[in-house]
Amino acid sequence: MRLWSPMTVALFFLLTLSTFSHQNNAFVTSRITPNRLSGTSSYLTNKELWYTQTLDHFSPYDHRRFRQRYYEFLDNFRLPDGPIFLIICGEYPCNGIANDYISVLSKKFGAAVVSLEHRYYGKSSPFSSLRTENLRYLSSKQAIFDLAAFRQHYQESLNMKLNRSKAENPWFFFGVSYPGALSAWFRLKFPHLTCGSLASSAVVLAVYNFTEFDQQVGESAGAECKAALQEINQLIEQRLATDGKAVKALFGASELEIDGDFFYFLADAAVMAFQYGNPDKLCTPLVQAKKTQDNLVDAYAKYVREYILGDFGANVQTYNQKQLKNSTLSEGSTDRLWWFQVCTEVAYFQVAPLNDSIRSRKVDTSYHLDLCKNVFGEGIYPDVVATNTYYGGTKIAGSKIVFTNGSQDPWRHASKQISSTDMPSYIVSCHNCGHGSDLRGCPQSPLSIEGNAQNCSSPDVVHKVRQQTIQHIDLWLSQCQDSARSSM
Ligand SMILES: *[C@@H]1O[C@H](CO)[C@@H](O)[C@H](O)[C@H]1NC(C)=O
Ligand SMILES: *[C@@H]1O[C@H](CO)[C@@H](O)[C@H](O)[C@H]1NC(C)=O
Ligand SMILES: *[C@@H]1O[C@H](CO)[C@@H](O)[C@H](O)[C@H]1NC(C)=O
Ligand SMILES: *[C@@H]1O[C@H](CO)[C@@H](O)[C@H](O)[C@H]1NC(C)=O
Ligand SMILES: *[C@@H]1O[C@H](CO)[C@@H](O)[C@H](O)[C@H]1NC(C)=O
Ligand SMILES: CC(=O)N[C@H]1CO[C@H](CO)[C@@H](O)[C@@H]1O
Repeated sequence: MRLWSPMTVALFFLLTLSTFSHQNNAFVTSRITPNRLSGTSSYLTNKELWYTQTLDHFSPYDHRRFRQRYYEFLDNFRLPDGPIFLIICGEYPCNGIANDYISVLSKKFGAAVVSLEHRYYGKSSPFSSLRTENLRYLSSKQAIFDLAAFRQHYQESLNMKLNRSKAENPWFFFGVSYPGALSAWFRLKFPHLTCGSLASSAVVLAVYNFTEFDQQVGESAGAECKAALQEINQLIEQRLATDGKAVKALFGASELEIDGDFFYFLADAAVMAFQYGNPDKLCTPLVQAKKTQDNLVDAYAKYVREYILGDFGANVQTYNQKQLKNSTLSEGSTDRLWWFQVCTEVAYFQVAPLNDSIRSRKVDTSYHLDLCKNVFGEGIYPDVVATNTYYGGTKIAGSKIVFTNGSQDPWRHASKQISSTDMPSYIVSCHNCGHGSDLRGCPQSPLSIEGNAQNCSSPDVVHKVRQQTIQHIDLWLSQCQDSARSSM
């Protein structure tokens, strides 16, 4: 086993120039690496800082450490007592602090903003080879301890800079999607280290057969578009049986030799429209083609090639199991890493429902289990029962956590459903409200600077949820400050 070496740093530096630099750090719990960020205003900062992190938080004997990347943005910080907002990064290279709605919040609260890259992703990999045995320290549980250790270190460094000891700024944690779940889980496990958490589109429930996912795609699409998608899927299934090569080529996906990978790719291409707030890009041409009796498969292929593989910036390799098996650390490793978390902890297998599905029935439980086995070897299996026992799933016994969901987002069914006084939950409902709309506005990708909500089909709905969130943050930060004062 090799830990971080200067050589890998150099390798990564080269990669950075060509590939990492244009990646959005949007939240992707599906498999698509999101599209480009344009211009410098997309980030509050992308100046890299490093923290030396413990590799295994659960072993008293293992003292190995690795370098973990982080960022800080102090322009709005009200010294010395202002709050510190920690933005959790997730299953993607974390290339900076995105200029989304949190930037507005940091101005409002006079907050410092810090953000830690998730272990293994981007430049924070402990190993240069990602073979399965080296992935054993990749888990949400380790990630939460990373956050705790980093948070303590950052507070101590700040105190040192300010020439004071034992002072505590009020912290607040933020995350969207899987990092949204981490945000909720962090507050659950370390309530003394954050005054509260925002868990946006947080997938806190590990789900084995996630049939609601496909069902929500149908609901978000609406009857006409859904029927068109179902018809397209049937036509493609027929054509695949006779002329597989040609139909894969039509979608720019010739490299996907395993039919299941191809069907998963086709399904995900539709998902992206709803998850990221661009439903009309998909449905307008399909419904039109249906009306004019144009070739539906061609219309879908055009959308996939021009929008999904073009503007949106998805990559077919992401769906290729051959690629996923590659354990050399590279930009493409993101997909392998996330699949490892899927195949060990959280599943979220996006299987076709038995009735009325949009995606091919070939995308079933076996497809996912076979993938886990093929990519990682025997014995890799998602223990969702253990995960939900550890965190509580939707019955999480936390407090001071705000949950938010976007109405069109297929992921919302793995989020917390019922609001309570201690853990309020809001839904942002509009035609193009998707994954993380409360922080990202509409569409959710590409990034709208400062999470501008003017292009949401109902901006007021987003504003209202934001006002409610602000009230919770305000209250919980002040309660934290009160208790800090009374314990002095
Ligand atoms: C730090 O605080 C100590 C004790 O209050 C003081 O003596 C010292 O001058 C301070 N140092 C700086 C750099 O402000
Ligand atoms: C998931 O679906 C498969 C296939 O329909 C079924 O065999 C299995 O029992 C289901 N598992 C759970 C936990 O629902
Ligand atoms: C694995 O990925 C690395 C880095 O992208 C590449 O150089 C190598 O050729 C790949 N190996 C295989 C077997 O595809
Ligand atoms: C299957 O789906 C159709 C269309 O949504 C619905 O009308 C029917 O009741 C469903 N059947 C079952 C058994 O759920
Ligand atoms: C809103 O949409 C219009 C028209 O597509 C576009 O020009 C504008 O840049 C968008 N505004 C934001 C904040 O995304
Ligand atoms: C508070 C709230 O409306 N939460 C919603 C989050 O998403 C789930 C799943 O769709 C809904 O059932 C909840 O109503």
